[in-house]
Amino acid sequence: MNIQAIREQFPILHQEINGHPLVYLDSAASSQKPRSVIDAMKRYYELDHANVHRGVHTLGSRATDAYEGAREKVAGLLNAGAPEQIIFTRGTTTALNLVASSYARSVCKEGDEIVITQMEHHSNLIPWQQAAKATGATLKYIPLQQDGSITLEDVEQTVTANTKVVAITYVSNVLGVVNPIKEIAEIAHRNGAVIVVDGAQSTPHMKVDVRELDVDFYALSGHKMCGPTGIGALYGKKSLLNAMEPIEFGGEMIDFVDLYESTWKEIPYRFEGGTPIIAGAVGLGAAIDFLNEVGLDEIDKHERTMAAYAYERLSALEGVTLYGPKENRVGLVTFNLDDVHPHDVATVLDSKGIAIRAGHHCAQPLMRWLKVSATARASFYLYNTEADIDRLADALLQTKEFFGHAIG
Ligand code: 7TS
Repeated sequence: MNIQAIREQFPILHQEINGHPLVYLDSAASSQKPRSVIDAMKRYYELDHANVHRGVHTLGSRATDAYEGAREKVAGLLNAGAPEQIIFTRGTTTALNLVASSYARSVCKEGDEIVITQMEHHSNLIPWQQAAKATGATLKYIPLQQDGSITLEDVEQTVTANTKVVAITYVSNVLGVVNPIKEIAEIAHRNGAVIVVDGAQSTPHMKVDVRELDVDFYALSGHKMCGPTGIGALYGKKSLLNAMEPIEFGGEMIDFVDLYESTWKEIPYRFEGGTPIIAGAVGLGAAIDFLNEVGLDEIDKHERTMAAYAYERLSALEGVTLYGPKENRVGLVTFNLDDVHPHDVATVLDSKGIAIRAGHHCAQPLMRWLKVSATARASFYLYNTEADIDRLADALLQTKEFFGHAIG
């Protein structure tokens, strides 16, 4: 992987922030976009835009081809089997809400269980809380080990014959840990439950094969994987999607509408009411082409190298606490600096041109488990280098000295 050549393709990276060359270490919140994605969306609007699935005119069919072509690309990326198993959504949040609101509410009843973990992003936690409340099902948590990981023994203990849904993230946006999804899917299925996977942090960084993993539902966000904001997808097994009711009603999703009753189109269209996110899908398709060209295995390898290097550099700094397991992690490090609030850390780093995230990372229950109110987080992607991590480590040392002197 030629990182310099990759960096050249990301216009945003080549600027100074507060008088310093930008070091972007916040890709877990949202990744930057290569020129090919920006150009694909521009080209679409300049040459091909019209509404989809309706016009008989040429632009209408070009736009429809572009939109459906993007669906095929997502299906290919995930090895989904058939494009109709991909529903375009606004992102991971919307995709998970669709499963929780449609599937879970129709299958769960009092006495049933929905199993999640305490490392979930709010997007894979609150929809299940709500589904449990609405159906009378019990929400159960797979316990976390001291380093934040989970064990298959604990999954076996938590999932029972009453479990209807196991919803879990593939990769934690705070701990960086990669969960053993294939094995968890096997346990869920053995107990008659479905598995719903939050793929927001895995899809950008590693090869994902939903059929090999044998997951029932899988959610992703385009903006974290070099694509635009406002587009994501839900993969589902055909039999499950076919049996699910839509949760949004209106144009495009209907078959026949009468005064008091209506029927729905086949999948995926019944879940895509209204004018869809056409330009977003085009951008996501271009992002998938870009990632495939670089190679997801290469990206995965690069990020694991970055994460290991960052872990090593930061753990050598006195007063830095790192969270999450040392091994089996993707490209992010979550940390705190003794006696300095993470927001102050992020502010000082920003003054040096380094963008990181500070806060609860939409994972308040996990923050409570870590016994902190917030953390700092540096996250890496295919355009980051060891030099970026050196800049981070040097800036952290200066931050520590600055606050040390300020406090002293
Ligand atoms: N699940 C995980 C694991 C995530 O990291 C995020 C976003 C989401 C779901 C929600 O994705 P969305 O595209 O629907 O918003 N995570 C982050 C983050 O870590 N910092 O900002 C957003």
